Amino acid sequence: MTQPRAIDREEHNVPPYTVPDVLTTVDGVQVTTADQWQRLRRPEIVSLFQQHVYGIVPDAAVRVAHTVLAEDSALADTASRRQIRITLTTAARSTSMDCLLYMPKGKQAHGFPLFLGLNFSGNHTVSSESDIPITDRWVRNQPEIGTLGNRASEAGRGVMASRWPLQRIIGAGCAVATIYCGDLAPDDPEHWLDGVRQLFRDSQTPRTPGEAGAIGYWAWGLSRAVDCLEAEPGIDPQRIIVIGHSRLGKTALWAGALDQRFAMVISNNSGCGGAALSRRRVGETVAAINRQFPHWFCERFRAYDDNEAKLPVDQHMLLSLAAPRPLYVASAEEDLWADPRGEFVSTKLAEPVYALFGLRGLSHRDVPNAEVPDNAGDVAYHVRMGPHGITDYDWQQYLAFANRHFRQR
Ligand code: GTR
Repeated sequence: MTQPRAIDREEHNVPPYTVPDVLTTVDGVQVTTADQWQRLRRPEIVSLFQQHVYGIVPDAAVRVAHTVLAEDSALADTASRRQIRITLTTAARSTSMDCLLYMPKGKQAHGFPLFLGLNFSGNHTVSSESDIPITDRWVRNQPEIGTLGNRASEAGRGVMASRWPLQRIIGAGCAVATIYCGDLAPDDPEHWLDGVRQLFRDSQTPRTPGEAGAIGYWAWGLSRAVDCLEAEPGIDPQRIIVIGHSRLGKTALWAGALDQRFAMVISNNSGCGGAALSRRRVGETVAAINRQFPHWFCERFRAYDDNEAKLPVDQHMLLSLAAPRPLYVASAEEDLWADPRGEFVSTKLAEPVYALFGLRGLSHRDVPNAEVPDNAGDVAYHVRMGPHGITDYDWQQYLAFANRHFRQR
C-alpha cells in the first residue's frame, strides 16, 4: 500500500463545513457578471473582512514623501540599488520606513515590473552587502541571527538572503523592493502599538473592536510604499506585484485585496488568516492564531475562535478579491501548520470570480503533486517539497508566472 501524502494525513480531522458562496451577496443576490461583481459583491466582501478579520486603519490625511538616501551599483554591477526613506506624516506625528530597491541596469520602455514585499528581520538581513544599514528598530529576539535585547546586530547581515534571490530576480528582468515590517508595526503583542498606528492614535488609546491589527497596518504600509514607488524612475506602475511569505503572505493578500494598483498578488505559505480556509480547522486554527498572535487581526476576529461557522467570510473570498489580476498561491508539502490542502481548496473556490471575467483558473481538481506547478491560467498554485519557507524554487515559479503575464508590455 502506498503511504498517504503528508498533506493528506490530517484529512480525517476536517469537520463537515459549508463556505459562504462567493457569488451570492448578503442580500441573496446572485452575481452573474463581472460588472455586478465589481459594483456589488467586491466592496461588500472587502467590508466584511474589514469588520470581522483584519480591521480598519483609521482615516486621516497622511502626507507621503520620499528621499533617495543612497544610490549605488550592486550585485556585481548587474543592478542599481536605491535605499529610499519614505516619510509618513499626519497632523499628530511623523514616522518613516526604509525601502531597499534593486533594479536591473538599462531601460525598459514602460519601466521594469516590481516585486514588492515586506521582510521579517530588517533590510540588512536580505543581502550580505556591507553598506545596508542595520535596522535600529525593535526586532524579535533571535540569538541565532544576533538579535538580543530586541536590537539587530551585524551578525544578522544577509541571514535571510536565501528568501530573496536578488540575482535571479534581476536576471529575470524584474525589480524588487523590500521594507522591514517592523518599520510599520513591530511584530509583538505589546510593541506593535508603537508603529505607524501612532500616526493616528497614541499608544495609550485602546483599540476599538474593528480597528486594524498589525496585518492591517503592514498592508497599509505596502500601499504607502506604492504611492512612492509608482513614481520612481525605472519602475512600471502598471506592473507592481505584491508578494509575501507566511504572516507577510497574509499581509500581501490583504494589501492586494484593498489596493488594486497591485497588478499581481502572490501568497507564499500564508496559511491561517491567509490563503487557507478557516473552516477546515486543521493545522493552525482561528483560536490558535488569535491566542498566539493577539495583535495580528482585529479584536472582533476573536469572536470566531472555535466558531468558524459563524464567520461571514472565509479565505477563498479574500483570494477572490485579487480578481481579475493574476493570483499565485503556493504551499509547502511539510507545512501542515499552514494546511496546504486548505490553501488549494480556497484557491479553487475563488475560480468562479475569475470565470466571470472570462479568465482561467487551475487545471487540477485536487492538490497537484509536489513541484508540478499548475500555472497556465490566471490563477496559479504549486506545492513545493519540504518545510515552511520561501525558496529559490518558489521564486522561479513566480518569476515565470510574472514573465508570462507581463511579457506583452
Ligand atoms: C507561525 C504562525 C503562522 C505563520 C508563521 C510565519 O508561527 O503560526 O501563522 O505566520 O508563523 O509567519 O512564519
